[in-house]
Amino acid sequence: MAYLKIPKGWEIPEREATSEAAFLNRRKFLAAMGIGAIGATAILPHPLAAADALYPAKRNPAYKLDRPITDEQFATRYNNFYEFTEQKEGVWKLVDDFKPEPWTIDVSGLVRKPQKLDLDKVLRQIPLEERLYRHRCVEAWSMAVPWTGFPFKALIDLVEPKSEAKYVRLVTFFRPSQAPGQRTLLHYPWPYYEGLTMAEAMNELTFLVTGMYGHAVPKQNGAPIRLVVPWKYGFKSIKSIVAIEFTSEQPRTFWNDAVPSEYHFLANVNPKVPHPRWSQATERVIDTGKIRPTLMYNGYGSYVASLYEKT
Ligand SMILES: Nc1nc2c(c(=O)[nH]1)N[C@H]1C(S)=C(S)[C@@H](COP(=O)(O)O)O[C@H]1N2
Ligand SMILES: [Mo]
Repeated sequence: MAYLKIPKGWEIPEREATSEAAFLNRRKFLAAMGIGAIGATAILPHPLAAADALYPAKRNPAYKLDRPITDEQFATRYNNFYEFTEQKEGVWKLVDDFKPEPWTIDVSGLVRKPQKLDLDKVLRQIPLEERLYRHRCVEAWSMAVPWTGFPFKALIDLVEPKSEAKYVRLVTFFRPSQAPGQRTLLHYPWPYYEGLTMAEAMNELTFLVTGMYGHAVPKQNGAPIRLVVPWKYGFKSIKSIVAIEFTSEQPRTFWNDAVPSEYHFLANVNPKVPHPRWSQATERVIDTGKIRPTLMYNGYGSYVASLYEKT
């Protein structure tokens, strides 16, 4: 009987095994790194090279942790980013087609200077700093992350909100061709949207993040720019922001529209108020598996409790 050689997966030339877009993108990346055949691909200055010069940024010692920093391998491979998949362990494997550069943020609504901000220019204008923050997901897991970014207030000051602005609404990209969850999870009201009161947005803790662990934020964690609001459940910390709108009315939010009985606008971390389906009294630390008591306002009450005191 004739011996027929069936090529195994690993014998297929890379060009056939990878999608064309991914292949070309990899070549561009290798070229930018100075790797790969000279002359085969034009060597273009890669925007990421400039971005990498921003990291690591100087740590702001004011923001201290009561626990160890989470192992980077866990923080970058256990994600909630439904635009890609609902499987937390799978997000990082599905982000290859997502192109976070160039990037603009459309700032509109009740501001004196509405504008389309070019992220590269913003990063040359506003200095970056590193902060250690706790992060508590509504699903009762937590981590502690060295984020790099700048206060949301610094961006708000650029656009000069009018006095009628009472809330800010933030929106994630809508790119089904780059994000498989936006093609398959059709029951969600894409694109993702979130909101804060102006007082919350202006609070010193409210941070726009472009980096983590001393380098640019990876795609699975919300490249190229995401919000971090550490006293609220993680779903308020919207990723990959393309638009910011200043409004007089409280904006709707993605999770409140998806499951109104379970996720609310305020979403402050509170160990005494259980989720309808589980307790919020404790949390599982993602890298060690340790169970810790959850802190009121995630331990940030001295910064934010006054925002919620009834007068
Ligand atoms: N656009 C968008 N932003 C998002 C999410 C999402 O699915 N899409 N998930 C949220 C949730 S539930 C959490 S806990 C954090 C997770 O951030 P991390 O993956 O960097 O830990 O992102 C938040 N921001
Ligand atoms: Mo979350």
